[in-house]
Order: sequence, then structure tokens, then C-alpha cells
Amino acid sequence: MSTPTADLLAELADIGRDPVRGGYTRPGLGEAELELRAWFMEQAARRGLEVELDRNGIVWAWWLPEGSDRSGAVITGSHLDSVPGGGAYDGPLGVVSALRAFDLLREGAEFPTRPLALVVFPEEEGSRFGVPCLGSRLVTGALTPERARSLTDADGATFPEAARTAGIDPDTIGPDPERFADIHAFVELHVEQGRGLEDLGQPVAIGRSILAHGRWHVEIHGRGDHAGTTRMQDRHDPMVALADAILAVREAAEQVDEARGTVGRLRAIPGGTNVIASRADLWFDLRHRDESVVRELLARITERIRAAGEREGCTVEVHEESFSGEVRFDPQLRTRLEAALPDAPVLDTGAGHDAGVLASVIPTGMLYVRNPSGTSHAPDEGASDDDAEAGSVALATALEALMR
Ligand code: HGY
Ligand code: MN
Ligand code: MN
Ligand code: MN
Repeated sequence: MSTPTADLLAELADIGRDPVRGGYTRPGLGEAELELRAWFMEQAARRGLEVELDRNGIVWAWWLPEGSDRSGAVITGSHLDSVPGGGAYDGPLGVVSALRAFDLLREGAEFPTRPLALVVFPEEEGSRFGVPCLGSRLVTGALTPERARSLTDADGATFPEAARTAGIDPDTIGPDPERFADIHAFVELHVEQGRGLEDLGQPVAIGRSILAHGRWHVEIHGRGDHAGTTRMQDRHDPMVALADAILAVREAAEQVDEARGTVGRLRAIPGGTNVIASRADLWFDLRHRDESVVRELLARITERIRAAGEREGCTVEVHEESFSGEVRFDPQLRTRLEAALPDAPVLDTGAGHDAGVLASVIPTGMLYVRNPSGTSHAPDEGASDDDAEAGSVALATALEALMR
């Protein structure tokens, strides 16, 4: 009898805990993520899977039927990094469910006849280097190697430096089309980041779409000076323009049905209480089903921030960090998932995933597991042990159907 899903997850409970923010802080290619990656590789090796780290830092753990090669494989997996102060399930649930589903398949009657790979993608949240789904974007060509190599984190560490510590050669990252040339299907299981299943009273759902979403980084350059000797009328204080920028995001998104606008991250430079900042940064996230609406919101917000900068005698720069259009998962694959899991409702969600990136190159689907709090990217994100197990059983059922 192999280890139940919740018990596998419990093995990760002490890795990357954040005593200050609560929850977990496991930045991409950082110590905690690498410790989790090592745990996964060991678990996969223990199951006799052939484990490899590809040139983009993606882990592939292969099970090949007797005498077969890797063509026509079904793959499943997720990510192990987290947002700052994130929950324990966002990412890791999909990874441990892949291990559990593999165990359940192997305990089954006869193991199906397609190659199977369990996969783990690095830096899905983009919390460290700013670009979400960094690994899956690199391997599919959605992010250029040059752009990836130019990225730095908040402490000034560069992506190449972090990549090297993670066993990735930054000079060889980049598109890897042959890796996906004939993958039969990819299914990612993920904790639901909302209340859909809780309200429907169901443990598992099938994904249908993901909102279009993007992220932007705003730099507001003013004039640093002394808090006590600088008259109010002589100031060029970027923090004042930043205050209006936060409201600009909120108010623009509130005016459009189903839009989402968030400012979750700020920075004042140099950041002294008795110092007028010379520069203020904010990052915002916009989402809507229709990407032209996201673009329209961006235009309105950018215009308002520039005007606020103007009033304050500051200069404003707006940099796009990432953008993805609405994802609609492969309808044929979804039909097969629905046939395999007839009780599972279909969900449209606002959260991005590596599956959303891979959907552009291979038939891709998602399964979601009920999260009673409906909260995510926060410590009280969760799933009951029974639902976590139901998710793995559903994943094993889905994989078996897809591997036939
Ligand atoms: O931000 C997202 O939508 C996902 O949780 N990475
Ligand atoms: Mn996730
Ligand atoms: Mn997330
Ligand atoms: Mn600049």
C-alpha cells in the first residue's frame, strides 16, 4: 500500500516555512524549492522512474513500458515554488498527486501502455524573477533565453547565478521543441484557488479556461531629499504618485465586470522614514477573460500614473513583465476527462498555471481539488485529506483513460 496523498504532502511541511509572513516562502531556484525538488527526485528514483533535469530546469521522471521509447507520452505534474507567505498546496499538491497517481496506477490491474512522465516546473509563481511560469515559458519559447538571462531578483541576484546553483547552465536554456514533439497529453492537478467546488459540494473539477492576465512593473523617479528641510512646494515625491497609481489599478478594475486588478508589491528607494524617496516602484497584475479588455485597462491605468507623475514632477516608466491571453484547454482532451470523471464539474478560473503555457504547444487539461477556504496565495489555502486523495484517484483515472 503506497503513501496517501496527504501523508506525502506532510513530508514537505517543514520546508520553506515563513515565520514572519506565515505560510511558506519558497522562491524559484531558492534553497527551499531546491530541497523540495531533491525530495521529489528521490521519491521518483525510489519508484524506479528515470529522472532527468532538462536544460530549462524542468524535472522529468519517466516510466517507460517494456521496450518503448518516450514518444506519445502522457505527462502530469506542477510546481514546487510559492509566492511569499503562500499556502502549502499551491503547486506541491499537483506534484505529490502525480506520485500518488503513479502508485495507484501501478497497483492497478495492468499498467497502461503509454510512456508516463511526472514533471516539475521551476519558478511558476514568478515571485523571484518577475516572470511567471519561467521554466514552461522557456521550454516552449514563450520567454527568450536572452530575456531570462537579463532577469534579477529583489536582492540583485541574477537569473544566471541562481540557475547555476540549481544545476542549470544559463547558456543552454531555451526552446526545446523536440521535447514536446509528440507528447500525447499533459494534465496538471492543482488546488482550486477559489470557492467553486466548495459551493458546488464536489471534491474535484475539470478545468476549461484561464483568464487572460499580465503583470507590469512601474518605476517612478522623483528627487530624493531631506524630510525636514525640504519645503512641501519644492518636492518631487514619487511616493505621492505611487499612492495614486494604487488607486488607479483598483478603480479601473472595479469599473469593468469580471476584471481583476491588484497591487501586491511596492518598493521605496532608498526607503528611510526621514527621507523623501528618490524612486518608488510598484508592480500590478491585471486579469480579464478578454485580453483586449486587459489592454484597455492597462492603457487607462498607465495614463493616470503618468499624469500623477507629471503633477509631482516625476518621470514614470511602465515595463511589461509578462502577458498571456485567455487559455482555453483542449476541448477533445477535456471531453475525455469528462468521460473519465463524469461527476466532476467544469471550472473557468482566474489563476495561471504551467498548464496554461503548455496549452499552446500540446493537448493540455487541468484538474482542480476543492479548497474549503477558497483562499489561496495565503496560509489558509487548503484541501481536506479526503479531497486530496480523491484528487489523486481522479488523476490516476484520467491518466489511465489518456494512456489507453
Ligand atoms: O498567479 C497565478 O495566477 C498563479 O497562482 N501563479
Ligand atoms: Mn500554482
Ligand atoms: Mn500560485
Ligand atoms: Mn528604468
